Order: sequence, then structure tokens, then C-alpha cells
Amino acid sequence: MTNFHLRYGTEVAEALRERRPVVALESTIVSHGLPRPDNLTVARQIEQAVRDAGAVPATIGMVAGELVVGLTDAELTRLATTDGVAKLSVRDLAVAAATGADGATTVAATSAVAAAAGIRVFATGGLGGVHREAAQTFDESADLVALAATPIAVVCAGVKSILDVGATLERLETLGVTVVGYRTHRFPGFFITDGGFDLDWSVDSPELIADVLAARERHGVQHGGLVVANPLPADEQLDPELHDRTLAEGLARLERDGVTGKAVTPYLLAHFHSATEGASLAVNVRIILRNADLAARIAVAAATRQPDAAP
Ligand code: PSU
Ligand code: MN
Repeated sequence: MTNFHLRYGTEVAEALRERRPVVALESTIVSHGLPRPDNLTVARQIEQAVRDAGAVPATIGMVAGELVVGLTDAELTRLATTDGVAKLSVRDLAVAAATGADGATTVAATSAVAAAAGIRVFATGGLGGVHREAAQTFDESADLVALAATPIAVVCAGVKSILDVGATLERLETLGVTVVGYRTHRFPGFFITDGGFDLDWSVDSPELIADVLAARERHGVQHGGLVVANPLPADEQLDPELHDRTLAEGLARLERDGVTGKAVTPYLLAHFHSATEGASLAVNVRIILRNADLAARIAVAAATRQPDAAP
């Protein structure tokens, strides 16, 4: 029978035992969010960015039914390069384990597994959210309700404009998910620096974000996720005109091809990457690496503010 306990990478297990900084990373971005062969290269670069900033990367995924916190390079390669890797949200984890599947974890599943493993910081690209036709389709990412229930800091560049950004922010508010801008009062729109909506809170340093985590833990008041929205500098964003054109075309094709369910997000991402001839990919990679760096710096600061270090 498959091992149904979490399996930790050697380095991750050691770091967690010694209470050194660890950053969780998701695998859906690798298997379903980025095109091959760049996806594997980028996955390795993300881990390196975490290391360069002084933390240990823990990429989370499922290999032959085993839920792994800290994939080996061979396992990462397997999830990045083989066909038939399942996209796993929280509700899929146990079925995938029991059936011995290979799977990549979304923001929802990665957050839940990371929190169970005692990891407090997670870096990703963009969150899932409320889709544009959600009033008819009810298509809202499980990332939102998972974050409502999971105490972890998620560093991201907001949500992609393939979603309804305003509705996503409203739902995050309803669900009690804290959202802070990193050095901004505007919620970023992933490829574009400004997603068009204001934020209540802006924080200026990794240390201050670590203080937010420490305050939550010491208050002992039950909390869900802390979204740290880290925008790309304006001169590095995707050309807004190209962005708008590509988005309109992608949404039209989605409807034409009748794509629904969990295939929607990967379909739109793939359209961006092919239609912009790599421009969106370069921007995407830059976003993830910046988020990995910031998450690692938060984890480093948080390691000096452990929950049980309080008097
Ligand atoms: N948004 C992105 N890139 C991604 C994803 C979202 O900009 O790769 C992935 C993440 O893993 C996220 C998932 O958790 O898609 C959301 O999928 P859905 O909308 O089906 O919940
Ligand atoms: Mn969906």
C-alpha cells in the first residue's frame, strides 16, 4: 500500500526540525501553467531563487500516490515532463493518493499541505479567483475557500486579468482572507502592474510581513491566509495593448471550444504563451522569481519570530 503520510525531502525535513526558513512552492504552475520545456528550467530557477535569499525550497506534489513536501529533482522532472499528471486541488488529494496517481498541487492544495507540514510562507505566480462569467457558470477557484481556512502567507502577483479581478477581491474580503500590497496600495493584475483596484494595506518590508504573521500567531485568533500582492515594476509588465488583445481573443476561443471546469485556467494560460510568442512567458518567469525571492526573505524574518518564542 502507498505511504499515506506526507513524505518530506531530506533537506526540508532537516530545516523544519531546526526551525530554519522554508518556502513552499506549487507544482501546477510547472505541469499545467508553463509550456515545456521551459517549465522544468523555471521550476529549478524558482528553487534557486529561494536558496539565494537564504531559505530552503519545498516544492509540493504527488508522485505515484505519495504526497511529497520537497520533491527531489528527479520527481520535479517527472511532474514537469510526463503526460497525464493530474491537477490536484484539496478535494482531489486523497483520491489521487489512494489510486496511486501522479499529480501537481494548485495554490489551494499546496497551501493546505504546506500548513499541515508547518510551513508558514508560500510563493506562487498568480492566485486562482472568480471567473468572468461566474454569475452564470459559478466558476470560482477553490484557491479562495482554501485560503479562507489555511493559515499561510502566499506571495503572488495578484490574479490574472483572465479573471474578474474586482469580484475576486470582494470574495477574498467575504472569506476573511487578509490582503496586503507589497510597497503598493493597488492590487496587481499579474502580467500588468495595476489590476485596477485599491488595497487597504501596504507593507514595506519582509520584516513587517513577518510581524503580521507573528501578531496573528500570538493573538491566537483564528486566521486564514495572508495574501502578499507583489506587483511587477511598471517598466517590466506585459505591453498593456498586447495584453488586452490577447485576453479578448483567449476568452472568445474559450467559448468557441466549450472549455469548462479545471481546464479553463490552463487553456487561457497556454493561449497567452503562444499568442504573445513568448513575451508573456518571460514576464511570467520574472514574476515568479521575484515572488520566490520575497517569500524567502519573509521566511527568513519569520524564523526569528517563531510562535513559541513569545514570553
Ligand atoms: N494562475 C496563474 N497561473 C497558474 C495558476 C493560476 O496565473 O499556473 C494555477 C495555480 O496552480 C492555481 C490554479 O492554483 O491554476 C487555479 O486553477 P482553477 O482556476 O482551476 O482553480
Ligand atoms: Mn474553475
